[in-house]
Amino acid sequence: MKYYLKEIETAPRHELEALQSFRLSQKIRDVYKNVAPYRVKMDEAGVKPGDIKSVTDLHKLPFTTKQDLRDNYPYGMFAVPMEEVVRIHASSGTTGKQTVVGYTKNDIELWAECAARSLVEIGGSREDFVHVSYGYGLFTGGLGMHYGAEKLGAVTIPASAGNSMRQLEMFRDFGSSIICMTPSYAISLLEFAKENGFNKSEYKLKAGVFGAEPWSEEMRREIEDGWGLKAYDIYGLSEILGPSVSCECVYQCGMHICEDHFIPEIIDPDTLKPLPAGEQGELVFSCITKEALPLMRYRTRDIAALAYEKCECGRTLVRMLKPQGRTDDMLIIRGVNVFPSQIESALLQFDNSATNYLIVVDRVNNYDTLEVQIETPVDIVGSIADLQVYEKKAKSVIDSAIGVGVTIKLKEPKSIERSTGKAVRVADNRKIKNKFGK
Ligand code: DLL
Repeated sequence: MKYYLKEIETAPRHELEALQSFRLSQKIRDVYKNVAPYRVKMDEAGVKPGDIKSVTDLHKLPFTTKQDLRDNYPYGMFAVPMEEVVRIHASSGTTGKQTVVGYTKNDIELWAECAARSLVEIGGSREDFVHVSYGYGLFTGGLGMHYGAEKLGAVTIPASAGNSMRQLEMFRDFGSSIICMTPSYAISLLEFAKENGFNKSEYKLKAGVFGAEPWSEEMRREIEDGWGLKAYDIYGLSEILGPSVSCECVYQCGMHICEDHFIPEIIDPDTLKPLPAGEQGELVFSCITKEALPLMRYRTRDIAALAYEKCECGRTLVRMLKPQGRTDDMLIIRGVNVFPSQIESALLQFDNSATNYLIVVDRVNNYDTLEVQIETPVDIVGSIADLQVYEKKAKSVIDSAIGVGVTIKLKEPKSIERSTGKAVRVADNRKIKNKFGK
């Protein structure tokens, strides 16, 4: 098994925790001294840097949220003077101002190292041709994987997203072996490839790192079979780093978190109390090495669970299981909690080609309605009887997966918008908040 940093990646837990404790106690001094809004929060909570001596003290610290970044827009949460900042990224949410994040030279270096580590985890090496089709720009996907691939010494292809024909040509002519893009883009590119006579044997594709949005195991199978490669999940968020906060290894059983840089916790989003290992809840990260934006106990809103058992790859770094969704995209339909990922999973189990769908939620006469729009499979377009059977079956698998009755609307083939970045899967027209206030 190949590792990027074997000593860290396979360290016994007590050694890793000792390193985390040391780094945390140092970093919290920095943060208290240099980040005024966080100092105020710590003072209000009655916690001093000296109270944080080890990872077991983490729970004493106040949380940070996206709202803190918005309130201190653009640079108010930075822990270093702007002269030390060499890069800015930003992510635009659906509401409010962009979330602005910054990196020092050392931060860029540590990010590149985490991304290189991810590429090694999925079996990559300097022999590879890493084709980056995440968007380049303020989004962290493109430049994040780009620096990682270069750090590894691989041939880096900064393709960015868009222009399907050119992407395919480059895959083939440049000998791309590892591709990096959102899973929804991998699916829409695959659809295009199949229509244009894609022949696997002309390509050297062996693996892909797909992330930036939730995707199901069914979608993984679709991508693996269609492209003829191994599809790995990679996770990250701009506020913490960008891609490579965690990444799967070749065993595909959860994403190893770069715990030497980011300490994860799982909390109950209602009570805000830490949950025992293995339970599902909201993922929280504390940055213990970053310089420009070392957020402490940052609430990601992502719902996941942590698995501490040793992985077959030999890494001891904790694995986060596939995020099930976000506290802010959980839908409450007639009182029942529904995650879009449950609908995707049920739908694709029934029809693995139904990868383009849209969930439309509305409220009619105080009654929540849930409609799933699916593109009609081309082979049944002309047959009313087949369409009826299809619709009925889709409804029954989704109804029983989520426990709420849905309406199925079959749309023309190719009528649902394709994405080159993160796909938009839900249109909630009710404009009401869920129980997490989102
Ligand atoms: O999406 C960073 C990234 C780029 C990750 C490329 C992986 C690959 P943001 O735009 O700030 O950053 O969005 C972060 O995306 O809180 C999750 O809700 C979601 N997300 C990211 N990766 C995954 C994943 C990038 N593998 C938000 N599975 C996060 C599920 C993911 N959700």
